[in-house]
Formats: sequence, C-alpha cells, structure tokens
Amino acid sequence: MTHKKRDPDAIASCAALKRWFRNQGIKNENIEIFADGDPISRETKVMADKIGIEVYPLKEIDRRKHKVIILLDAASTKQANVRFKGEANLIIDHHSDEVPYGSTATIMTLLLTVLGYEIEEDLATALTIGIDTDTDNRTSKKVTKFDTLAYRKILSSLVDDRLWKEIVDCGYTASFRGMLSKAISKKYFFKKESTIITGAGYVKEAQRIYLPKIANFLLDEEGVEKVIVIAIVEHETADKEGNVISYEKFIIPTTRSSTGTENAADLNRRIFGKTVTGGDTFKSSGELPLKNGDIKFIERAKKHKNKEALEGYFLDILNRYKEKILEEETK
Ligand SMILES: [Mn+2]
Repeated sequence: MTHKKRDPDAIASCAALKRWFRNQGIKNENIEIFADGDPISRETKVMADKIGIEVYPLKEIDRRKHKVIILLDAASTKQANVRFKGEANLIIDHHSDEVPYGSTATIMTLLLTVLGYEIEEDLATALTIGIDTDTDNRTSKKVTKFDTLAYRKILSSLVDDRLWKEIVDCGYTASFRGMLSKAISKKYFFKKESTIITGAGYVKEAQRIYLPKIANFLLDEEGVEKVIVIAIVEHETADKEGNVISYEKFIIPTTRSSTGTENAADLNRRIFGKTVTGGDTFKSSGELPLKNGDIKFIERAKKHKNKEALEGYFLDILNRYKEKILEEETK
C-alpha cells in the first residue's frame, strides 16, 4: 500500500514491486495495491492506466486475506492514512533525511537491478517519471548520486519516448482552466515582492489534483519564490440512488517554495496549524476540516443560489490567511 493522494513515484514503485513478485511466481491476483483518496495528478492516473495498475481503497484491506503488508513510498502506516490495525511487514521509502534517495522509484530501480530483474520499457518509463516528479526533474536539493545513477545508467536508455509523452503531456481539462482563471483573477490574486497568495475557490474532490499544478505554474513567474493557493475542497458522499448523504469540506492550502530558504511545510504548519503536516522544504499541503456550521452555511447558500454569500465566505477565508501569512513574513 502507498500514501494518500498517490503520485507518480508511488505508482511507479508499486508497479516495480508487483512486477518483481510476478517474476517470482506469485499470481497477479495475489498482489493488490491499496491507497486512499484520488490520485494527486492527472499524469498519475494516466500512468496507472498505461502500466496496468489498479488501486483499491484501504478499507478493503482484509488482514485475514492480506497476509503480508508492504508500505511503499510512505514512512509509516500513519502517513498512508491506513485504517487497519497493525504495522507493515516491510517499508520501502525515501521520506527521511537519513535515506540517501530522492524518490522511492530510485530505490526500486536499484533493488530490481541488484536482484537481476530486467526492467521493461514501460516500467522504466514510469520509474523515470516517478524520479522526476519527486525531484523536480532532478534539480531539487533532494537529489542524490543514487537518483542520478538510477536515472542515467539504468533507466534512460530503456524509456519509451512515446509512452513518456502520453503520460507526462496528458494535458488538462476545462475544470483546470476554470480554476486557473480564478487563481489569476484580480479578485483572488495577490502578490507582494516574491510571494503570491491566491485562491482557487470551491473545488470538487476530483479537481483538487489541479491545485499543485496551479501552484507550480505561479511559482514559475520570474522573481517569485513562494506561492500559497487556498481552496475549499468539497467532498460529497452519495447513496446508491445518488442522493447526497453527507458533506465534508476542507480548506486546502497548497504551498510551494522555490528556494527552500523558507521551508514550505514549516510555513504551512505555522499558518494553518498542526493538521497540516504533509510536505517538505519545497512543497506542502494539508486539510483543515470546516466546522459543521460553516458547511451548513455553504450548503444553504448553494441551495438558494446565493453566489454573493458563497463568494463572500471564500474571500473571508482567503483574506484571513493572507493577513496571517503577511504577518508571519514581517516577523
Ligand atoms: Mn516519493
């Protein structure tokens, strides 16, 4: 199993381990991959489809059936948000300062090579994308000589360029354009010196994969070192007839720091509190659950098509955090 909001590194690593087990004679149906939430990006989803990886929700883990649990690209069962009791039998991960790898895909590449496994072209393609997304195309400060070794000496000659393009250049949908247009609108966009603070408005669970894309896009602006994109993500659970039975809403900050002089995860924790724990020096995000009263307010405003109230509520949240971030900066 791998971490919540699985990314290309997580999927490529799971695929690598699965291929190894199959090579060892373990039947396909006896190896299952579990993770909670939606994929973090469109390319993660496309990658999984292209290399034949199916991911099941964690709640389907059955300890009587699933005898061996391996944690991939996640340091602890807590990080993977695992809803089962007990620990993993094995952990393969890079999320620790003591581990000299920038991605789990690097570890899996070296491991398979040492074990004498001939990495197939599609798997090599996925693993390079896994390394790239975790290390900003091998330019981040997390890159080690092992990442470069795995990438250059083992994988690069095996990469299927057409498949690589199909996964990486998978494009975007109209909902991404809508979110981006909000994030750059006068109403939400704010820039002071090298910092951008903006919002993406109310976002459906399936669209939240675009938040990192928007933050990265804004971070590319010349002279910008820090980007914080705030969104309210709505998760609706429906019964079999399609009637919504429960609403969950979170404030989601997506923070990027290009220089790392200001640690993105630390900043998020200071501004948004302890519930925001994910991330590292360069990127961080998290979930702050909205209170029931606020959820009811939003639902009522939506029901009565009260756009002004919805807009006002979001701007309030955005401005409140904007003040907090600016206050932090002057400290
Ligand atoms: Mn990773």
